[in-house]
Order: sequence, then structure tokens, then C-alpha cells
Amino acid sequence: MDLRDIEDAVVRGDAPGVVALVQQAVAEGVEPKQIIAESLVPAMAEVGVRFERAEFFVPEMLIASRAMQAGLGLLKPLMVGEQSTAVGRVVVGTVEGDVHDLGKNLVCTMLEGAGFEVVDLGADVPPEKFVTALRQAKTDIVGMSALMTTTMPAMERTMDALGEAGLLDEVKVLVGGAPLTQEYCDQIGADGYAPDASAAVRKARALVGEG
Ligand code: B1M
Repeated sequence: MDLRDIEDAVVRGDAPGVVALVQQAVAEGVEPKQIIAESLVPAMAEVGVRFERAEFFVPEMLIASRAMQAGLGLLKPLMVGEQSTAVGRVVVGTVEGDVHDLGKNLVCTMLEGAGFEVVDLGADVPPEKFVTALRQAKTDIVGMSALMTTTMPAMERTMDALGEAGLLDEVKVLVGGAPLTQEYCDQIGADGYAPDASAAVRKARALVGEG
């Protein structure tokens, strides 16, 4: 099948259409990662372009997001690993003030697929919530996502809160999200930056000394 059909259905916000087409692609043997990389992710990039051109507004972005999430929800069980011992524990959240969670969800799914135990704190996560989650159980990595230039400073505030709580010696910090750069990662003292979900898995494995 042509994966552009799935991309078009996401852009149209046609969740039932996305579900049917993703099911068809899976039945035809297309790898979940290929479906994500070649249809779901490009669809959201196209939605962003249309938003910038004022062809789409927030409601269109929102229904496209739901359609993408419907597709991702179908693929997630097919990607989760079967290891009995977790490679490491990762606490992940989108930072305070930022509700964008699709990229973060994708990172969580891929990390689970690679055998990590993932605690997903959701979106719009205040620094204290990261601190509380890290105090609850020994954690190897804390992952922060930010999708807007205006919410990037919340990462720095979260780093400060982790430092004040004395947690930065115990946990590695992984950051990502469209506006981020390696430079910003270095500037706030995070341990790793990943531009996409596959890179996040590679970086997380390196941070726990695997691979
Ligand atoms: Co908003 N939004 N949005 N939006 N939105 C962007 C981000 C924007 C770039 C659109 C644009 O102008 N072109 C722009 C931000 C501009 C800026 O930087 N300042 C923007 C804006 C302005 C806004 C609002 C302010 C709009 C308004 O209300 N006027 C508002 C803000 C709300 C808030 O957060 N307080 C808003 C709202 C929304 C919706 C709710 C409608 C919806 C989000 C729904 C949801 O997430 N549940 C939405 C959407 C869908 C987008 C776009 C179109 C798509 C984002 C997305 O899901 N991409 C986006 C435009 C764009 O990105 N081109 C846009 C797909 C996703 C798979 O990719 O999230 O980049 P991404 O994740 C990647 C990598 O970045 C990386 O891996 C992922 C997978 O490969 N990654 C990590 C992400 N997190 C990582 C963490 C890691 C490692 C890697 O380690 C822990």
C-alpha cells in the first residue's frame, strides 16, 4: 500500500481512516517503525507547515494529533519488547507549560520497545513532579521534551529543581523536542540530546552503558 494514504488521513484528521489504513499496512507486513517514520511523523510536519501558512488553525492541529495518536496506539503493542529484565528505568515528561505530547509518546514507545521501563508523567509537567517521580524509585534517566521555544526555559527550571533536590548525581538527563539543539543541551547541563525517537533510544542505551 502507499503510506502516503496514511499521511493524508492524518492530515485530514480522519482517525477511523488512519486506523483502517494502519491495520491494512500491518497486515501487508509493513514494519511499525516504517509506518511511523514514513507516514505519521511526516503528516504532523505537514500539519505544522499548514499551521504556519494559516491554512490550519488549532482545531485542525488537534484533530490531526488525535488521528496520529490513534495510529500510534495501534502500533505500540507491536513495538514493545519482551525482555523480562528492564535495561533501565526512565521517567519522561513534556515540560511545564507545554501540552505537545505526540513526540514524547513516540519516544516512550520506542524506549519500551528497546526494553526500558518507562514512567510517563504526561505533558505540562511541573519541575516538582519530576522530582517526586525520581524520589519514588531508583531511576537511571529522566527525559524531558519541549516543543516550543517559549517552553524550553522550563527545562532549565527543571534542571535547577533536580539539582536543588540533589538528584543530578544519581540520574542522567536526556532532552529532546523540535526546537532543541545539542548546544542548548550543553548549556543547561543535560547529559544527552536526541533529535528523534530512534536517536533517543541510542542515547538512552549509551547513558546506561549499553551499546
Ligand atoms: Co502546537 N505548535 N501549539 N499544537 N504544534 C508547534 C510546536 C509549532 C512549531 C507550530 C508552528 O508554528 N509551526 C508552534 C511552536 C512555535 C514555537 O516554538 N514557539 C506551536 C504553537 C505556537 C502552538 C500553540 C501556542 C498554538 C495556539 O494555541 N495558538 C499551542 C500551545 C499549547 C501549549 O503547549 N501550551 C499549540 C497547541 C497544539 C495542539 C494542542 C493543537 C497540538 C498538540 C497535540 C498533542 O501533542 N497532543 C499541536 C501540534 C500537533 C503541533 C505541530 C503541528 C506538530 C507537533 C507534533 O506532534 N509533531 C507542531 C508543528 C511541528 O512540529 N512541525 C506545533 C510530531 C512529533 C512526532 O514530532 O514532537 O517534534 P516532535 O517529536 C520528535 C522529536 O522532536 C523528538 O522525537 C520525536 C519523534 O521523532 N523528541 C524527543 C521529542 N521529544 C523528545 C524527547 C527526547 C528525545 C527526543 O528525550 C526525552
